[in-house]
Amino acid sequence: MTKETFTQTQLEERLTHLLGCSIQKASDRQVYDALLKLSQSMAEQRQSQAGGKKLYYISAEFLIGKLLSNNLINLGIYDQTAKLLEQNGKHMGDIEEIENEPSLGNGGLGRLAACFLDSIATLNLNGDGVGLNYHFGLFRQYFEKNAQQVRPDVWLTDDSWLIRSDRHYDVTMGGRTYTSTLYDILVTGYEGRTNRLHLFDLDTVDESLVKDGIDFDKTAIDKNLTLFLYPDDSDNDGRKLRIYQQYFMVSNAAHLILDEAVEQGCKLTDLDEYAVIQINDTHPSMVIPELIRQLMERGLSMNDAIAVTSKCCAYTNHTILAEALEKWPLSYLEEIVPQLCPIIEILDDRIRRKVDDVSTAIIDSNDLVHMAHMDIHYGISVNGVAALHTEILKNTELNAFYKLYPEKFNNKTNGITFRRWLMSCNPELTGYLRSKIGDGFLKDASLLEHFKPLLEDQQVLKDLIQIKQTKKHQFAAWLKQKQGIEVDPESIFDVQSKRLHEYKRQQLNLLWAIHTYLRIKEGYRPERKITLLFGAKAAPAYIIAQDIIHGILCLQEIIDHDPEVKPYLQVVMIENYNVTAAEKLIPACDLSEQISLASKEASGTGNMKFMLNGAVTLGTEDGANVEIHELVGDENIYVFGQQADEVIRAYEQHSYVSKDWYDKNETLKEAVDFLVGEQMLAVGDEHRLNRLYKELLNKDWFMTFPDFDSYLEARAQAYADYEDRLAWSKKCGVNIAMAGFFSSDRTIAQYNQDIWHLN
Ligand code: 26V
Repeated sequence: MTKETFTQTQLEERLTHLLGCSIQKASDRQVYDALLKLSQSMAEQRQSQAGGKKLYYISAEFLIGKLLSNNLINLGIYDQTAKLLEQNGKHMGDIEEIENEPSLGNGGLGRLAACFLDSIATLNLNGDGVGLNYHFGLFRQYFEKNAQQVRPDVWLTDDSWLIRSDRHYDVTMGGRTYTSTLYDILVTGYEGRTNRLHLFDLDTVDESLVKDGIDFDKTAIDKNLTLFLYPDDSDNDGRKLRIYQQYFMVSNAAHLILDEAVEQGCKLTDLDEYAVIQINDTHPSMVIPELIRQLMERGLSMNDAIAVTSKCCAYTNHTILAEALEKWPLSYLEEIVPQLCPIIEILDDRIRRKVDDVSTAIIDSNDLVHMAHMDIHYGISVNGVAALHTEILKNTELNAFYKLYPEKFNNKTNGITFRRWLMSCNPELTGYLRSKIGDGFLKDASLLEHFKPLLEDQQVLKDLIQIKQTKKHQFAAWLKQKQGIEVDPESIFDVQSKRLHEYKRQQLNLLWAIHTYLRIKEGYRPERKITLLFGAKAAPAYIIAQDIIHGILCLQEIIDHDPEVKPYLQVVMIENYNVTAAEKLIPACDLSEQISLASKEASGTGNMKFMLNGAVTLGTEDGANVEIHELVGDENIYVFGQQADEVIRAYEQHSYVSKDWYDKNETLKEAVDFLVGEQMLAVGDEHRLNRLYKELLNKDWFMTFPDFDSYLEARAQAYADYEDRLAWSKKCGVNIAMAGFFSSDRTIAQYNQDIWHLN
């Protein structure tokens, strides 16, 4: 593995050569293309030929985001390139704009997979990602009539990072055989090796199948298989398409794994010495029966195939929400992948003979196949993604399995790559930290703690305020240009950005905003203007989530037209929140809203990105918030709401009645009633607003009402504390200094040490 480094002149020569003209004369697009080619050729040289055991991280999602800047950073030529461009009248920001963002994921799970690939390569580990090449990423969101509208997200262009390979496999499903094509994206490590993200596709996929919005014929598998990430599964055709996608992904993965192992000289009964498979949530779970099937095709007995597969596979659980734990009807599998059914039945039968507790069966009495159950019985490891989440899995959700296999359960608290979420999105803060504590933390994030003692110096606190102001101004300019909305960088930026889901409780934040609006109308004047920023996409079939967006947009309009309130409160829903928007928004945030119902957010990773960029968390004791709290201490976080065990008990006892809370809390009642009051109805849709109102009043499944008062109190305290600017800056500094634990390099080192055992 040779690592190229350039002098400034050599870099200019290489670029000019690729361009065929001077940098000055080239267009931004030409410069982008040349930089893409340059980084690909540099990355190729960093591929390692060394063999040994290899990790396959199989995931239906890889939310990689734009790659250019990240790759330039990892290849060590970002600063040099930016300087060279400036000297030639070009700006890195403009070049970055050219690239389409590959949004091949929904949210945390997909972004985690992308961070992990970065860290695997950075730690010089032999590990590739395996997934699907969706032609359209997660839908593009825009707002019309105060409602979310969607259109396809076109990201594929001739100058994308995909490299078409000559690897093809035959995959039989639904009675037909399809031939796959493999595309690769090179994954650069920071001063590390280059690995690959393998994305499988079908040549026959036809983008013109998409007609109205994002609707398409879900039955034409040869044309639609990899059209969309996560096709709407609210109907049977949608659910079957998901099975087609999943099987296509894992069948190709199994072929690839076995071919590569055999190339290395592997005897198939020793496959576990050559390959380890991390199953990212249950979407890739069919890899277990498929690997067994392919091993038998290659001559192994069923016993041997099951034995060796069980030594290769490890499963990560990312949610305790029952509706998100996949269970496929056996009849669907019989229709689409009949070749797997006898194997799944044998796997189930073996467990039934061994284990009395039928709740752990793979095929239940309704003939539903529980994908997670298969993973747990036939894998080496089961991990949760934050300490609290893993405890809940062990003690509650997966307790029956924990009793059977305590040794398989382990925690791997999630992490984020600092290359993207600090160095790339916040060069100002990165530069400052380097000037104060040196470069060591870039390779070993735990060294960030060296920043903590410096927070005794008032100048450092002032500098941090200055950096935050810079990022707020940059964000304000970006938002103005993208969405035409002006925000005041002198106001507090209070941010909740993440997928829209009731358990994440954007509706609780909306109730706070209504409450605050009403107080301002009564004459209360906040000390400083508050800018409440939301970023969230709602699954098109998730009706209540759409209604919550509608509620937020209606309030935004009401406040925008109210000169009495506007100087004190502004609500902004950012359109099409994606990785690119997150990179602008997160460094600009003052207060980070992490307000899921305790026990429901497995980990969260946005919380870590905000913390690293010097925002203070306002959160429940949920997911990784618990660990943030432990690290920064009571002084540097605002915690409110019920505890996870109380919530779990309330669910078990069916004791929560939302109406009771509404009846006894005037302040809450007033905010909830506002949803269907005159003002909202004047700008909104009666049907949608009524539905949201009734949902809260009669159900409120994620218990916003009991946490309402403590939320108001904690938020008021945070705003009051913000006014002591230096004391607040110290809180921000402590958050930055203690964020090292959340580097995905740490997470990956732990996966490797406890599960993968790569060299
Ligand atoms: C999916 C679905 C789909 C059907 C409707 C309800 C529902 C609810 C939740 C989910 C999430 C599926 C798994 C997932 O994305 N989990 C996220 O994984 C992140 C990375 O580990 C973690 O930080 C987030 O807390 C967790 O929600």
